Amino acid sequence: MKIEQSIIDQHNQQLLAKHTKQVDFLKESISNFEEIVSKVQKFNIAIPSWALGTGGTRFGRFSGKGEPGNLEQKIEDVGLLHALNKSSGAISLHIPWDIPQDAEKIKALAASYGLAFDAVNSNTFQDQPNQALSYKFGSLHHVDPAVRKQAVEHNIEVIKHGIALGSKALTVWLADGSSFPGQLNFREAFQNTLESLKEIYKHLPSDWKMFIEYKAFEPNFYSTTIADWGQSLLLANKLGDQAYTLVDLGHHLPNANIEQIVALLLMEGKLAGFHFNDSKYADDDLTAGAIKPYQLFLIFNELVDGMDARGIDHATGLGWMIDASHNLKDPLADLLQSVEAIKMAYAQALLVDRQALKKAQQENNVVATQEILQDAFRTDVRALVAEARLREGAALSPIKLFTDINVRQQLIDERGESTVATGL
Ligand code: LRH
Ligand code: MN
Ligand code: MN
Repeated sequence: MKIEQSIIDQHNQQLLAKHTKQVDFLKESISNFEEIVSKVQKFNIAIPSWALGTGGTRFGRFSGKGEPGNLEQKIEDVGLLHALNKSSGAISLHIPWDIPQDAEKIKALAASYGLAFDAVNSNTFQDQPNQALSYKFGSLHHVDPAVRKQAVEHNIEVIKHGIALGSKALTVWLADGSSFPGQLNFREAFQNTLESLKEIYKHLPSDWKMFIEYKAFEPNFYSTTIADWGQSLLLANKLGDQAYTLVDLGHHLPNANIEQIVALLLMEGKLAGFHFNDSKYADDDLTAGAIKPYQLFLIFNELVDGMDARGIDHATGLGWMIDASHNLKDPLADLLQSVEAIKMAYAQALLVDRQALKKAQQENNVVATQEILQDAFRTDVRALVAEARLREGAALSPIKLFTDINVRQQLIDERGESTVATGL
């Protein structure tokens, strides 16, 4: 299905009077309202192909209905999101969960929805049917060079798919680690990983980036070979200028100061970008901003500050993506909520009075620094983000329109009830 522009315009017409009042009110207190709106307009967050179906846990999965059954339908889903919010203009593929059989056709289909291809993701954390060697004890860090070679070749294959689609980055996340003390020689595992990544890096086109994603634990429960940002940065530095550290918000030990990690990676010119989600306990993959919206704001506060200091374009300088799983909510509705939360955090970070903050920091005025940050965080920017959408031809309230026209029922009518999408 496609959402016609006339449906969006009709919806906007209904909400316009109330919206205009709210915008007028905001304009009175935000002197650089126009500048912020135009930045928010340009800001897009990519959608992962594996987040469009209902996720599960190791204890079970409660299926949704009308899920995309193939890559074409996943592109259609992201197209729907993008039509509603004009902020989800790219899709990120996980290979081999989503293999583009005919890249040209897939590219053309995506383009018909205004979508590009974000980073491609390799998968050496599961065994695939007909795979010669098992990844049970790891992939790029494996003690057996033959397993490492197989995993390296898979990554090279993924780069080839990405080139055909117009992607510009490879994201490598490894489940490699150990579940018991003594299982692994840490130094050898790290060296093997580095050597394997070097092989992959050689096949990276010159205008590509390699994103090295870290994760503290899971599926291994004692050690992970790329467990934190230090280990990822070590690898990225040894690999070269095209290698960067990717921050997935759910991949830290509890209470980690993620905003500080982000500030330093950005300072070093080694921040790849994000997998956005939220969590209470671990890698819960919940809707961005659902649990810790202040943390999300503080991360964007560092991002805006650091990107401006280095002259990095907000919209295109880093990789912005969601990495979430949807056990209870409709995946499409949940993704709309995540994108909204991310854009709100970004808009609030743009509101921070940087000059005043700098001055207060210089004076060690701790009361003032908190006031300045919280003044921005407590500003209701919903109408500002909606205004950015309106100017892009998207819906003033994507969630309301999604519900009002019953998008999911239309998808069920088209696809049936029992389709199951690959993914988390
Ligand atoms: C690992 C991870 C990684 C994978 C995705 C499916 O937890 O965040 O990015 O590719 O989940
Ligand atoms: Mn991730
Ligand atoms: Mn994860």
